[in-house]
Amino acid sequence: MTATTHRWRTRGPAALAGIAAGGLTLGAGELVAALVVEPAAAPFLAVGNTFVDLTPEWLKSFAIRTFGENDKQVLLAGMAVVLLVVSAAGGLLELWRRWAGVTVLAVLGAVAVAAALNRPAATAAWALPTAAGAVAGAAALTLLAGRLRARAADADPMVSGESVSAARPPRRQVLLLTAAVAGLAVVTALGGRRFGQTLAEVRDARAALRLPSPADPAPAVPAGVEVDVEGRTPFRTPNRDFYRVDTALDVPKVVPDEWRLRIHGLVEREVELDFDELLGLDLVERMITLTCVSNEVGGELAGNAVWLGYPLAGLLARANPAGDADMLLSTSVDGFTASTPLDIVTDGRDALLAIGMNGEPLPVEHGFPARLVVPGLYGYVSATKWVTDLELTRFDRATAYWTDRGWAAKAPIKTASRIDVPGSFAEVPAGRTVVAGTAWAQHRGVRSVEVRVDDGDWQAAELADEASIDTWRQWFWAWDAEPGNHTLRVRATDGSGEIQTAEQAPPFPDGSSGWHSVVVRVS
Ligand SMILES: Nc1nc2c(c(=O)[nH]1)N[C@H]1C(S)=C(S)[C@@H](COP(=O)(O)O)O[C@H]1N2
Ligand SMILES: [Mo]
Repeated sequence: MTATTHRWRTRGPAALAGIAAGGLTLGAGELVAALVVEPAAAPFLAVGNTFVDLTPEWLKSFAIRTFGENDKQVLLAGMAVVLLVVSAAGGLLELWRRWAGVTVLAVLGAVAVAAALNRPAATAAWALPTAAGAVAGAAALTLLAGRLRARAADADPMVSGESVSAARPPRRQVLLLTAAVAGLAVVTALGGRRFGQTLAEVRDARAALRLPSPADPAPAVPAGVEVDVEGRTPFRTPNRDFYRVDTALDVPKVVPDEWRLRIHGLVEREVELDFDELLGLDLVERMITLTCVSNEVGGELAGNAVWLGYPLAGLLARANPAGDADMLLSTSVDGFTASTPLDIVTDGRDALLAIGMNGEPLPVEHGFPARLVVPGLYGYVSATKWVTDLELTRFDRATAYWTDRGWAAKAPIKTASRIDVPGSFAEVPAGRTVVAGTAWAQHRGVRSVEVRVDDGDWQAAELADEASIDTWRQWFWAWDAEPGNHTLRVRATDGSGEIQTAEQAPPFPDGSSGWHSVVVRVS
């Protein structure tokens, strides 16, 4: 056997030992988090969530553009790969010199502890899972690497010879021990997952929930809200197709039995509400179109659903907000916050504390068991999912999750219109062809939509029926298409008579603007 292969006969196992020890750190961390703190305090998620919070704007936009709604999976997979490589390196370092690998593990642990302690919901106890995990991991690493060092000492000049005289355990024995550590890592991780509030339990609670019928049902939707064109966007978005945007790497798991809403701050009296009380109130049902501020011109981060909930204004009235309060600061169980202008919540629009979406309890990903929905405002300043806390405060005193990151404090939805058919770079035969799409200007309504071919005149499109000023509106335009390449452009006018601006703006800091266009080839 050459010296090189001999060396790798020790280094391979050392890398594996590092990975097993790293895994044990995470697994034990999961278990301790689930048993004595909270699942979100586990090292892997704490680091991931902190990473999301610290992600600079350009990287976040890049991730959403590139990976879409899979951005979270990509981040978790990326973290796993980095941890795998660093743990393997830790194993090699520990083989090279006692404590070197343990130091790597300690540094990683310190980072994870800092991340956990900085979570919005954290208490001092959140340091515990990582600390316990790191102790277990370090013990495993010391044990495994110690054995390997003893084996390698006389074969590899790179390894310091402190234990040359120690008994040389067979390689197989070390590999078996490594496998045992890896097994323990898996068992503790799975155990942690089992003891925590599992997604399965939340799904069961959701399935068991019977929503009351609304005291005030949604007005009937006119028959003509949807254009009769192949490829149109469905007027009502099914829950499974509804866009999802949030900062939560691991969907928050809240069962109705444990849900409480606290209303406090600049109020005459604090109010607390549990889920049974909420179910007993006179609920209303309204169709409202939500839009994300990150939606690009022509993008798909908008959806229209029927929401069942209780009017926020009525709820806040119970607490009797002070006259100087101008912000409703809502907080989610996972620490996300949104700042909503109080005058908008109380101006008579259907701002809701919602528990139902399209006739079902809220899907877990969309805020089960309760969230806010406010017509006319982008989601990041209004639509807090898994909401548990409403504080009456002031814009000169408080800020929220995205406003801390430079996004606008007040963010009404900008008038937008989108060409859904034909698609970008579609080929259509010459002659009559139908152009169709969607437009929205929530709480102002869409008064008209116009389409332009190349640099021609703006042509009035036909509008589908309007369900309400809080929903999007479909439109179509019959085009006599002439051969060649053409650019189709669309713009809408809102209910106040204001034409959608041509000025192009990116989503940051208060929503994209500009006219959507598609290029089509007519043959
Ligand atoms: N708890 C929580 N609520 C949240 C968010 C979040 O990150 N966390 N994101 C907001 C944003 S930016 C949007 S656009 C809407 C999206 O709601 P949806 O995922 O149900 O479509 O949720 C809002 N509510
Ligand atoms: Mo958003």
